[in-house]
Amino acid sequence: AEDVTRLAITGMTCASCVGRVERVLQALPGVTQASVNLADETALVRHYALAGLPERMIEAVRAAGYEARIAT
Ligand code: 9UX
Repeated sequence: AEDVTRLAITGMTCASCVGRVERVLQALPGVTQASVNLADETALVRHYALAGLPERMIEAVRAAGYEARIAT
């Protein structure tokens, strides 16, 4: 099944940050689409319902140099 996870991400200040975050999210197995909204500081990620995938998203964003958490 397909899920949508919304992440709150801080530390992005330019359009290159947006592209970098979208790229690392889309590189994760199970992610089908990732779209960052710089003004909102959020990412909307469409993905398969794999165990642990949202936590891997957070780790990938942090490894790229930004802070992330699951948005409510
Ligand atoms: Mo732009 Mo973002 O010069 O880490 S890529 S601020």
